[in-house]
Amino acid sequence: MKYNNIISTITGGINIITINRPKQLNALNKETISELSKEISISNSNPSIRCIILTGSGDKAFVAGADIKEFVSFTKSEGKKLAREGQKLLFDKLSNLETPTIAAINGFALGGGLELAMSCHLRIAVQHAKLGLPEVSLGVIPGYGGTQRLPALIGKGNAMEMILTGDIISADKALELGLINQVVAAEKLLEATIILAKRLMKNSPNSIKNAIKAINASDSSLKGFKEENLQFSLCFGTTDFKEGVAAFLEKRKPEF
Ligand code: DAK
Repeated sequence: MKYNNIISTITGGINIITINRPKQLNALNKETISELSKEISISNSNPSIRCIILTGSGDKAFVAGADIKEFVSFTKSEGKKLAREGQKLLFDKLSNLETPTIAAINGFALGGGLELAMSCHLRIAVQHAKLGLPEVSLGVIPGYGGTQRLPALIGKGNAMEMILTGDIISADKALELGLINQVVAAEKLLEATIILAKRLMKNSPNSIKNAIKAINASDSSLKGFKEENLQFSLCFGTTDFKEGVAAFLEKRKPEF
């Protein structure tokens, strides 16, 4: 299938999907979310594909977040609807996918970008990767499952610190916290990700699918995701939201 924002390369039973908007640091706009959703569904229904790798083009960013320029004018109800749709189309779909998924984090994984990586089953990052959920600095909160998936991975205290400070952390710190599974040298990222993929692919696809379901059953309740969606939507249209987004667009620090 031909896409505008992603590239799919299938090799040895692995679909390597590259988000390809390097000038915008691979920020997720609506079209990219929709293309990723389509390609992931196609892969999942193809039994010869035994693993999906998600990565970003270039060496600067995996994904620098949801496309801020696109959501700047959203109202509360649009924000709520779009977050709910995005969750269903991409983030929840990935997290509950039967085919195992690995995020190969080649640079910045911020906001929606880190939420995308956390929706994958495993994560490998390059040494220079930077990870964070800086949404509160924009006057919003993580809206694609970050408030639920981050505490599940690194514990509530660490997640509180990362989300409330909006701090961006190094790959080594992310490894220490359990946010990622491996750190590798930049030139080894693809090779190391394929080695990890092959370690999964030698096992029973049926058991992998059942294990993913069982592990995910312990995830935070649906109530948490619903509350995130509500609190996220309440940020839209506020003075803080307008200031946060304006500051980003004007390349200055926000004043709350
Ligand atoms: N969205 C749109 N454009 C982005 C972007 C983003 N998230 N991140 C970077 N870019 C663009 C920049 O605007 C710039 O474009 P031009 O000015 O050249 O046109 C280009 O990419 C290069 O970026 P910089 O010039 O800023 O590059 P630097 O090396 O100076 O800085 C950086 C790199 C990653 C530190 C910086 O770009 C940055 O701080 N980016 C934003 C990071 C961030 O705050 N990400 C979190 C976004 S909040 C929603 C659902 C979920 C969400 C929102 C809505 N709905 C359903 C409504 C989630 C929100 C987020 O993800």
